[in-house]
Amino acid sequence: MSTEHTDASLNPEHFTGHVRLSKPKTAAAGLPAVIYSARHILREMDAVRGMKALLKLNQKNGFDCPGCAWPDPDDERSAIAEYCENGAKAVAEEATSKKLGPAFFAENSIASLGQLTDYEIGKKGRVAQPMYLASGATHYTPISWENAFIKIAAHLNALSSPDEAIFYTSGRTSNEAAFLYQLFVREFGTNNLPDCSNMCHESSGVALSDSLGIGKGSVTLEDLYEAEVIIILGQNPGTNHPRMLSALQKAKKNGVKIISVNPLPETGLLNFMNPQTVGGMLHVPTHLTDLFLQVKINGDMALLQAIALLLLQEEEKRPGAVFDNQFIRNNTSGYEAYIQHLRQLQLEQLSTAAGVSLEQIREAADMLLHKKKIVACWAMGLTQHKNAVDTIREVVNLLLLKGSVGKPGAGTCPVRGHSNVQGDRTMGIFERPSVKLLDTIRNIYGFEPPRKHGYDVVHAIAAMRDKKASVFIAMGGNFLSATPDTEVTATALRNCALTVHVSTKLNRSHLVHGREALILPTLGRSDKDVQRGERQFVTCENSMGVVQMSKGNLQPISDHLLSEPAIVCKMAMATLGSRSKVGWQHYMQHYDYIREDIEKVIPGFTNYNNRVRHPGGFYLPNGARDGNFFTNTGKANFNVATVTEHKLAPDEYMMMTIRSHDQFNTTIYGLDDRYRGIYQERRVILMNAKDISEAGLKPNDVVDLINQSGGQERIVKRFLVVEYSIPEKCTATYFPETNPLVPLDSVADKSNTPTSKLVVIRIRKSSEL
Ligand SMILES: Nc1nc2c(c(=O)[nH]1)N[C@H]1C(S)=C(S)[C@@H](COP(=O)(O)OP(=O)(O)OC[C@H]3O[C@@H](n4cnc5c(=O)[nH]c(N)nc54)[C@H](O)[C@@H]3O)O[C@H]1N2
Ligand SMILES: Nc1nc2c(c(=O)[nH]1)N[C@H]1C(S)=C(S)[C@@H](COP(=O)(O)OP(=O)(O)OC[C@H]3O[C@@H](n4cnc5c(=O)[nH]c(N)nc54)[C@H](O)[C@@H]3O)O[C@H]1N2
Ligand SMILES: [Mo]
Repeated sequence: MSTEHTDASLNPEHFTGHVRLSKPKTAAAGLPAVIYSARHILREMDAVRGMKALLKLNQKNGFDCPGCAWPDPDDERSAIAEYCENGAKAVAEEATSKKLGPAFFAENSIASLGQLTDYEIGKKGRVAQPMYLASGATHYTPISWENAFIKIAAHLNALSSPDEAIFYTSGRTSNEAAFLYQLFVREFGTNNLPDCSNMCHESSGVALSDSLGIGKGSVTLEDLYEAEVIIILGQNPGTNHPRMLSALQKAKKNGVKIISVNPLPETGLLNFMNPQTVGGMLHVPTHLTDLFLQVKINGDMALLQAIALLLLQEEEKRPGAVFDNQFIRNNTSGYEAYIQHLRQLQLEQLSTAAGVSLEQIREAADMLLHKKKIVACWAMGLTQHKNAVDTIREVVNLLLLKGSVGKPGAGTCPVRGHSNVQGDRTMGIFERPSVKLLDTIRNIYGFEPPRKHGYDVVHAIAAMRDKKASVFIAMGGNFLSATPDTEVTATALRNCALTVHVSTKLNRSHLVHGREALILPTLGRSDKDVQRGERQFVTCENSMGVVQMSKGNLQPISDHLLSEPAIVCKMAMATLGSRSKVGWQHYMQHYDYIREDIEKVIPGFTNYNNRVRHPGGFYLPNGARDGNFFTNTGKANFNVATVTEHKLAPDEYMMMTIRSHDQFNTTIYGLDDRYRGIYQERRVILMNAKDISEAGLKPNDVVDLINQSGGQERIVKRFLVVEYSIPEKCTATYFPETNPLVPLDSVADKSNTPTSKLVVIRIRKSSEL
């Protein structure tokens, strides 16, 4: 069966052919980053509004950057600019003064909007009032908030089971909104709470819970500064977590050695010019990476096992010189089995599987040999693979051998994506809630929450496709474009009776809709949120478990926007009416009331309202950080896993889908990937020179990309071949353009995360030019 693009509006093939290529940059940031920030801000708003926003970004009395989840320094923050180029772009995107009112939606049909690229859609502006799409209509029309909630309630209450509704969350949602949302959904009667984390760090959560007893990282910023070695795997911080580069620079000054593991020589990982220092502005780069290991896609487990085996060989020569045997004895379980497994491995085979020379692997092992303070950082390059959970557990194995968990200067650092994705999970946004959480909700609120586990993202798509669910509600995000197998997801959403999006900006998920659809426009991070005459703040948890307040300071672009907490309360009141046991009206009056109850339900939030008002917030408890491992064995668990062999036919390639420098997930800020030297075109495929010539292609050829799995053919058309430094048989494209190629059933074992970093493709010359 073939799914040739039935509907170009899902993935418009806007191929400009005007690509401009230059050599990849040798260092990240510096003055250009500051100039690009200013340009993005000024394109969206006047300078006064722009400065007002930037002056409060990531300040202790300001708002949390709507970009990534990298933590803010606990101590001194730079007076004007605790942000980065991409944080400034995120603010520009949200705080734009362009707005979309009823006239815009009257002029533009859904079909015509569908022909625009994601970049063009995003540039239109903020949605300024609630909009409704009637059954069979071609245009969205205005609707009052009251009527919008009545429609949602009518649909939800007409379902034959609450499990026929799906409630998605993206990771910008505040703690307060997330807590209320899960409470509403559970009182309504389902655990169908998929979230973007299912596609993101779910594998880290599963791996770390099994290995160390907590699904979050263990380090603080101080640990990075104190570490002796930092290993960074599958992460591109120069683009996705630029402020991490400042932290690495500081660590570097303290003498840390950095090992980077990536199929691409990512600019920011290699060198950094800090725009907040004089040296950086004068283009004096700090050399960050000491050893760059250019692994094959998914070569990480083999690499890690090879390093561990080399360390074992040294340990056996001089017992006690390499491993932390006391830590292993007292704090871990499964060591013997792990060592036995290592002993059976062959270094040459591992080196081939990793795609890294034995010589380089030895260099890495040497760097670790006598070190006991090691931090491992990783992101999507590890999590979005079939064997992601085992690969991450392999990272932990290495740390455990060295006693590098639960002490200063050492530990795990899964670098989170969305600014509050970690907090949303802490608040109970999870399709597989713990019994403890459900019991507490019952005890505090007096209703019986559902016990049956709900759908995650992949299961939610399948349920809608199979017509087992028919109402889809999204608290933020862009479900259609962020999820795999775009054609299947489109069918799934179109099967619904109602799709509802609580959104700041217009996106493709508003255009691929259920029989009826609603867009509910909400306040963003930078917006002033006033309830009953009093300015409110919300709270977020960053990648290192610090909970902080976030208080917007900009005048909202329209009087018709509601805050996310208010939207949830009103949706709950309309839907549940007098059968609810929750004081929704009360929560809406002042967010302190929400936090008072979060404190009762969620562990670690004692004295929440007071502590969060303390500048810089507070740290949540973290067992692994303190050396307490709440696992099934009560100890940190070693894990035994076998390296996957990837067999490819001669014309098959592994494709990873990555972010360019000019996007935040499905929001496309611009068309340039400056650090990689690719300008004005996103439909590109990065290939090794040898692969290009062996395939009978040339750079700049236009090709179609094909995935055939499960007896289905998936095609995306018109991508430009770009020669790049990437291992043989490995290719890279940008997400979301190639999401139609990611099979829905290709998921990570145990975490069910789509394998967006390894899609097997064929490449053929495009016939339609
Ligand atoms: N500006 C900006 N900031 C962002 C985002 C954004 O889109 N834009 N997104 C946010 C979100 S939600 C997230 S989750 C993070 C994502 O942050 P990242 O994980 O850094 O994002 P990706 O572009 O997916 O990059 C994955 C990196 O892994 C490498 N990689 C791919 N496959 C493999 C592999 O098999 N092994 C190894 N070792 N490396 C591999 C790629 O070459 C790339 O460098 O960033 C967050 N911050
Ligand atoms: N192929 C491939 N697919 C991937 C990935 C990949 O690497 N490769 N990465 C995956 C990852 S890591 C993630 S996290 C997901 C992201 O999946 P999502 O979180 O669903 O997608 P985003 O693009 O971050 O969502 C952007 C939309 O959120 C809305 N929004 C922005 N701010 C706010 C706000 O404050 N409140 C509300 N209510 N709405 C807001 C805007 O309307 C905007 O259009 O994508 C995943 N998909
Ligand atoms: Mo993410």
